[in-house]
Amino acid sequence: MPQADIGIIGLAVMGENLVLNMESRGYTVAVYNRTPEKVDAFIQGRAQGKNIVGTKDLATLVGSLKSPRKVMLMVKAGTAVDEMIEQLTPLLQKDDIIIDGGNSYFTDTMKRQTFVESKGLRYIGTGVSGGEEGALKGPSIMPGGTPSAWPEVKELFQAISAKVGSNNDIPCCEWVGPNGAGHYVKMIHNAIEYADMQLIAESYFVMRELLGMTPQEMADVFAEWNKGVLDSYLIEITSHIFQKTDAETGKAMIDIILDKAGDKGTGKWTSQNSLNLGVPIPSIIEAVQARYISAYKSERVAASKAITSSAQKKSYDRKAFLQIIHDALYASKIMAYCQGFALLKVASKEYDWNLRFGSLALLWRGGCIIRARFLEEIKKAFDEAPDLDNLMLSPYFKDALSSMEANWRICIAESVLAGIAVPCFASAITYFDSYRTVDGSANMIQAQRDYFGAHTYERIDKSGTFHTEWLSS
Ligand code: NBP
Repeated sequence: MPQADIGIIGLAVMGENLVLNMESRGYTVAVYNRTPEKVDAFIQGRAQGKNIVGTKDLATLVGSLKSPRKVMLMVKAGTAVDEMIEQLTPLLQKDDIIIDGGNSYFTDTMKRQTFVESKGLRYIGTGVSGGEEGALKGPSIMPGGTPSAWPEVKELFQAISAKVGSNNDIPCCEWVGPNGAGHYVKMIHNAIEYADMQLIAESYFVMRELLGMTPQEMADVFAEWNKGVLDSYLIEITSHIFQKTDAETGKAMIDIILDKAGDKGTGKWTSQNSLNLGVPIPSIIEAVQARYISAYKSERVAASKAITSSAQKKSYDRKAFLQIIHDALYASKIMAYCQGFALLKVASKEYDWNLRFGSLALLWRGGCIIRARFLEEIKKAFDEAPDLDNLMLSPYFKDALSSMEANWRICIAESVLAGIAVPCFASAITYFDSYRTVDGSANMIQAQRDYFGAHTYERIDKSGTFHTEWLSS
């Protein structure tokens, strides 16, 4: 049997495509899948004639690998990963490496690394982004774990990752940090993706409801926007989505799809983690909540009949209002990144990861779902000020926000007046306004807390904690 460079476990869409990607870069890959028929189907199908070795049991898979052995799991996140680790550890030898390439929760990765290392092995938990096409052609890869494992996989991972730069030679794959750092960064990527998608959905909603635009007209707008500062994968696919026609009805596909959004949990994980760490990420949380409220379809339909609203739609100059929506989208998108990076900053300290924020932005320039032109600017912002508290303070984003601000406000105000729900837009501008407010309203919260619970407060004129007997005269 040939000595394979790596073993992959899990031949669903991601696993198969990653295997083909690795093989296409000159690596020999051994594969295993719990259901053995899938190994046969793969070997006789897409893997035929390639340097791919099918195996039907884990001992054979492990036996076919070069030392130190590298086994990568591409199985469903959760207990499947634990089961595979349990079965693999007795078969591996000192310094061999188990890699989890699924969407595992970062604290699970931390626990698994501790367990795997207790067996004398090494562990990598890596984010892999880009869906099935990315896995095949070049994903963004965000590895973290046992530091000494990185040099062992670096060449392979960087070879299969997406490339960017004028010579297309900068890999979208770099070591992120120890233990759960890779999976954490992938989780934040997904959370920003939630906000980005919701903001695009709200832009579409405003175009449809306020401007009465057709899918084809909106396709043209998004295609045009993709040539400017909004240039990104999600804007590009949005333009394509508007052009697709339903084969059965001949109608635009977007008009056929029910407005109930699903989710796989990474937005929820990020929201929960932000609450645990006390970091405000309102636009990301709103994007998750917007999916939840979308699922209340029958209640929404009933409420639309039961509740009459005084909201009124006006007529707008379409060209001018499209610029207004554009600016609202761009400014709100910046807020989503400000929040994502603010959370990364606190998490890096909390978990002792020493994350390099600019380098993370570069990982997302290609291959992944949030790939976008303006990630370069995020890199530059952190290069100029590595300890930047919030991205909105960097000169580039400060200028961008100030030029968009007026239109951003108009878009949200007009949508609210017209009764069009734009939760992510609204939370983004509220974050912007809250973050730059000197004297806010929390003094009232503190007064109330002290009134009913003697929770104490701080004063503006001297240090210390104070309590007032509110009912005494
Ligand atoms: P799925 O997440 O659908 O998982 C299917 C694979 O897991 C199959 O190979 C299946 O084997 C295996 N599996 C299951 Br289910 N339970 C198992 C168990 N107890 N023991 C061993 N194997 C088990 O596959 P996917 O969509 O290719 O995703 C793989 C990973 O990559 C996931 O963690 C996912 O979240 C992540 N990811 C997916 C995408 C995407 O776009 N799909 C993008 C980025 C990351 P079987 O054939 O025997 O059932």
